[in-house]
Amino acid sequence: MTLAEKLRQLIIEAQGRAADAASLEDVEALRVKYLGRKGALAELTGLLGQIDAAEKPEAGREANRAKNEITAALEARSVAVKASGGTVGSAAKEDLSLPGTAPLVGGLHPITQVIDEICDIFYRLGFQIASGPEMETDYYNFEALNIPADHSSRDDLATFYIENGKLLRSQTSTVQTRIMEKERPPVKVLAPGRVYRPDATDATHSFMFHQIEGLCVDERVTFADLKGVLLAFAKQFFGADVKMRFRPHFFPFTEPSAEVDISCGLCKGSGCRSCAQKGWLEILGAGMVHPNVLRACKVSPEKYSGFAFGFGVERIAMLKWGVNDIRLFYENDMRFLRQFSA
Ligand code: 2U9
Repeated sequence: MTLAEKLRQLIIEAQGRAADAASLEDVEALRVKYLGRKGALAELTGLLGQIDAAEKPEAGREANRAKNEITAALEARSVAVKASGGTVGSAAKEDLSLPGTAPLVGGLHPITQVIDEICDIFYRLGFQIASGPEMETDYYNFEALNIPADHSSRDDLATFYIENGKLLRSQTSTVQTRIMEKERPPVKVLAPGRVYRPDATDATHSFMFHQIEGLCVDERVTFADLKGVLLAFAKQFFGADVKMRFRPHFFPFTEPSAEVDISCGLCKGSGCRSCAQKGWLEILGAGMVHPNVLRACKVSPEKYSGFAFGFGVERIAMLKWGVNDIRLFYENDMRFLRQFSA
């Protein structure tokens, strides 16, 4: 490296250090380091006498330029430091006794919390967790689930139809059907996700809500297995002293079918306002998978049987926390959501 090049490098280094100087003391220390009698510039100019005559004019010019540029950089910095009250960006300016700014810590949405908690319980009971498309075909949403062509849920007023014969799924059973098509029994699968229904919005209805549906298919699966699994879930989710009852019901995809209630946690079954004096709260629907559904998934109803169940996540969340309006979950009002941050 020639002397001229060393001088050019010194200018760049000194300018960088000058820009970082936080106080007048720092600026002065740099002046001594670069421009002082025994400083870096003096050291390099001292070499002028030892280099080739041909290099001398350029090195001389760079030595002059170094003196001017480094002086200017230190001068500019000392002006900036004085303008900001003697120091810039140094710890001495900070008043550590002032209250700090609390960082905004996010949290999981209450619906996500309920989904996670329920998935966790069923995962430990041996269920795999699966998801699938929200835009579906008529086949997976209705036909494979034994829902007849004239069923009211296929009406324009009950399902969102979109172009190309597609629709927005109105239940997550579509996911289990897809899994059962691909995998052979034993199948134990839980499908959480969004579903869509063109319901008028009110305190208990929304055009979009979350469902969790479960399916278990194997040899010799019985209604007793269904009761055992659902009771194990309810005890973990709602508490060990919860009671459960099954009321006969009808679903096209299960036979026999039932609606399932748990004892009201507030009045312990004696009747109160929260359970409309019934002592019981409906939490889910369930049943034994209809043979037609098994056949649609190429599973032999002679060899295999299964149970299925489904619940609305918002309903469970409302029961868990005493929320009285489903719309609160979708409005992103921090006064509401903050109450669920762990
Ligand atoms: C397959 C076969 C059958 C899933 C089931 C229910 C009963 C049920 C509703 C409760 C409230 C949904 O959110 S809600 O509107 N669900 O009552 N769902 S049995 O049955 C299946 C699933 C997959 C292949």
